Amino acid sequence: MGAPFTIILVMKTVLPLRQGCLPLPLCYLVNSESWIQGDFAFVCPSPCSCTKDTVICVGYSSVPRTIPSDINSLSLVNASYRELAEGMFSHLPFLQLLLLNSNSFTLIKDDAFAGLSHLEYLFIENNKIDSISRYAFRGLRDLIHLSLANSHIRSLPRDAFSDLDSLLELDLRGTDLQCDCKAKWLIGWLQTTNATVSDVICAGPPEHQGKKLIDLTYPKTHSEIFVVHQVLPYQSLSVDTFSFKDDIFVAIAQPNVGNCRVLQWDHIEMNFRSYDNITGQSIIGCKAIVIEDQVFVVVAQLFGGSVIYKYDESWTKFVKFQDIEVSKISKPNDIEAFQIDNEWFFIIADSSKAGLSTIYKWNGKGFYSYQTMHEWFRDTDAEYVNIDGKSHLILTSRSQVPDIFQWNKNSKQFVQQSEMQHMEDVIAVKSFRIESDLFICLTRFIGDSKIMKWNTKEFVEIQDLPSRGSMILQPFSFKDRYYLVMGSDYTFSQIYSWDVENKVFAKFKEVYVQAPRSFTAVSTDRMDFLFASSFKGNTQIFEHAIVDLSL
Ligand SMILES: [Ca+2]
Repeated sequence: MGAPFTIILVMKTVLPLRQGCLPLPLCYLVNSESWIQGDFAFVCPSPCSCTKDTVICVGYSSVPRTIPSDINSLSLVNASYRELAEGMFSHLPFLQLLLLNSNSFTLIKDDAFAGLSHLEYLFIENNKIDSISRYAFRGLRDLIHLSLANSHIRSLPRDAFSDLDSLLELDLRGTDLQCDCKAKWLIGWLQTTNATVSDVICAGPPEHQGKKLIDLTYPKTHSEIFVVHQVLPYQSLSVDTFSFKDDIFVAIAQPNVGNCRVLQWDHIEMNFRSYDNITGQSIIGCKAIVIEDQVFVVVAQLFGGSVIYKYDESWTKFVKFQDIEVSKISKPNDIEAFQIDNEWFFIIADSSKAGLSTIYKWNGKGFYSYQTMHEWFRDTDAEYVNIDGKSHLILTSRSQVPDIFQWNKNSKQFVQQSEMQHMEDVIAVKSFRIESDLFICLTRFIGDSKIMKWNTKEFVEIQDLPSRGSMILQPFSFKDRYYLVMGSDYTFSQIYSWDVENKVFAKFKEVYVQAPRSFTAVSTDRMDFLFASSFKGNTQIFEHAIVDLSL
């Protein structure tokens, strides 16, 4: 914040005093006190001085009512009244500058500046303000500069400045601000506002006296919770989410009844409602792939091969699009879709000893078998990862250690690159990023699951988490919060949250899901959900919410 500029400077630069507004007869001064404007005359109140655009009053007992409504600058100094009441200046809708310095105001009420939609400069300096109502500054969307300097303000109501979309400068010097927990919102606002704000110095409580507000840290006053938002009365194995034409959908694999159930988020009811149902046999995965304006769902089945459905806009449902060639696949366990150089692929991981995990490629008309992966593995999961700008696939296996493949740009094939030693019997692999760091987590059923970090050469273990009958360890994030959820067939599922300071995952919450098989994060309408599929019970949708305990 630079040195405070004077009012005169403001008025010269922003509101040039048009003292040369004459020629006659448009406006001219009469006896220094009266003006004629066009055919309208007014008397400048006696403690005031007036020009065509500007009125300055010293010691006046109220807001003058007889002045022209089109003035753009009003100054009231040494006024004797105590409160700024609702709509007090609404008869002066063209005001661009309002100066209320050196008065005895103690209270600014809600909507005190109602109707001043063009106001750009507001000075309320050298007062003794005890109380500002929550909506005192409501409607001041054009306000650029607000000064409350030396007005001995002890507290500011939560979100006091939330309407001030155009604010560039805020002067809060010389307040008596109490930096108790009620001022905490102001720290958050100071950290995010685009306005330049003077240093806010705490006048109390004693432990904070003289400190800058923005330097204070408060005990945590918010809590993140996961609460059940919706229960889907059926079992499921996987949940995939996709968006199409501004709508959010999920595709849920239900092996026991052989359905791929498609739900759509209902913006009005605020829940997920049934949209379509793709029927099959022993469906283990439904993976949506959106290519330009076409939506496909790859449906992997234990029996009867695997098929692709496509959304048909005229039928408003999914219709069968093609069978896929599955002669090398015996027991699909996972589907993963990815893009390399703008080309679309998906891989089906095969968990039988004799089967081969197979990559399929979109050729503009259909998906065709493109590459088969390593032999004699029982692949449990596939994960596409971009490592240092290069495409990789990680395959995990019941019988062998995880295998990392790298895309060769010349042969346009994945080539085996490395194995992750001492990591036998991994059920699932997922990758995630926290800021610029790349991690993977490897799920084991019993024993230790692992979190590993890419160190520019290889993945190195940074943390192990105890698995108690775990089929899934899933990373997810909501806004800037990072979580991991570890499913368990024998106890509660454990949600971990990323500890930013110590850079590890810490136990956070437990949720109960019977035989959890997948967790999928879905965000819509500013709400965050975690789908928990259950092989033996209901599919649950948890809502992630942040509760502010300081309210
Ligand atoms: Ca996968």
